[in-house]
Amino acid sequence: MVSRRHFIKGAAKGAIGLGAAFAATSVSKVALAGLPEIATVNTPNTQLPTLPENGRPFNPVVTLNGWSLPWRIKNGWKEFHLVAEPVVREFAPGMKAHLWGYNGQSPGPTIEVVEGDKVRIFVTNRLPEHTSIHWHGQPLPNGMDGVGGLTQPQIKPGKTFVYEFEARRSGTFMYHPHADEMVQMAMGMMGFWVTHPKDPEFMKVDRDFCFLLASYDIDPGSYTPKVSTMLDFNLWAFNSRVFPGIDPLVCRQGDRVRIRVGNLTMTNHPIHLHGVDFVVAGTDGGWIKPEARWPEVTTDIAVGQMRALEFDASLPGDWAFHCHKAHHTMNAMGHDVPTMIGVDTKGVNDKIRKLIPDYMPMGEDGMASMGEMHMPLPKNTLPMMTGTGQFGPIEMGGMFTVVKVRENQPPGNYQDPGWYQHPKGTVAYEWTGNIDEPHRATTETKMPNEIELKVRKPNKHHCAT
Ligand SMILES: [Cu+2]
Repeated sequence: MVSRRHFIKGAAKGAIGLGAAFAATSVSKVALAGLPEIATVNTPNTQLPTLPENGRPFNPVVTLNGWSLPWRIKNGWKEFHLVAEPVVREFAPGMKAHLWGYNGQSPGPTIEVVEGDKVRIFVTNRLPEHTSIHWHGQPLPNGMDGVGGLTQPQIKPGKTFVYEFEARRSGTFMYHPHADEMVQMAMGMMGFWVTHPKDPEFMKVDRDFCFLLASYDIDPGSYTPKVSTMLDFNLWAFNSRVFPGIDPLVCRQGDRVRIRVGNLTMTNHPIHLHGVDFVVAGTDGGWIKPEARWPEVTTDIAVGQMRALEFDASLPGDWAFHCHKAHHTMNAMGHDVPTMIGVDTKGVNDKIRKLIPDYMPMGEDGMASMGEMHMPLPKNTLPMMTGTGQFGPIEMGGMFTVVKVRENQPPGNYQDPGWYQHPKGTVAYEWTGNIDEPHRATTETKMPNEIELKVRKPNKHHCAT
């Protein structure tokens, strides 16, 4: 029941919030009498990792703009309670969506267990239609695999099912429905799962981040994703947040850092990190032996795949971390915006605006000006290109955030340190001396009947500062 919900206290404003108080959840008398108490959060802020209070020790992960589900131990089983239900998720300040998720948010909470744990998960369905949960990547008894119709009957609305299996292999996993799958995943039903190694020293890192890639098609001004969209999504998200709503990944210089990413969109994402090279240390199939890893700065993550990236945060700074598909680092955009670079639109725009008051063509010098423009937006949507850094507009959206590496970041502290203070003389600067005309080839070979294209060159430059 709603009244039994345990609301997390201490959700802080801004980036990485204060830790959540879970203690009451796992020992409550009410909970011990029946099902594990339902933990839920009502904030999209990143919750600090908390060390396990019972069960075997592990080094917890940080779920980007998310949290980990508390559990209780009962007769040697680690028990969790997931509730599939409609939720409201803020994508970034200014835009909320009506999604389906688990325990108050989409994605659902991260489930963290230890290799060898006997895990029991109660799944209560508060959706208007049936569902199931598939535990992606887990070796488990076939009847616990969660494929509706194939390995179990679907969980009808109002019903609770129990999944029981041993977490046999350490690594990176996820969970999602295997019932009306296209609709339920388009509505945001997904969550992360980490099985920690038995030995907490095995592949130990200083910071272990995780998130899922998700995509949505939500028309500007509306709240519910279009569930029949197959490829042409307009919001590309890390854990159902878009830039500038995604928290930074804060690191201390010298830290060994792991970032686990799972892809539950309908296309691949080349995930790119500036400033360091990383290795792919694990997939959803397991850990990769050190001698089989290779360095990359961009790794492609296909649909349904998971990757654990690892690197040493050796260089301090604000390092961009994003999908390299340029249209995935934009928010809800009009896909039919015509390219106007080099086209003289003087006079035309005013005439069109008389017919269509909101008409807004792409700039004749590019689109950068859109990052600064405060054009009127419909209610509940986000600018395509947005965010402001210390040097001006960042002109991004979607799958973009910043890995902040700082020399003085205390160990285990995730507080946003602000923008990087660059040492003197280390920032790209304007040349103010003379610029000679470039020497161009003088021999001109004209093709017969060559058509000369007249191109109007931009005569002004938008200044980014
Ligand atoms: Cu992408």
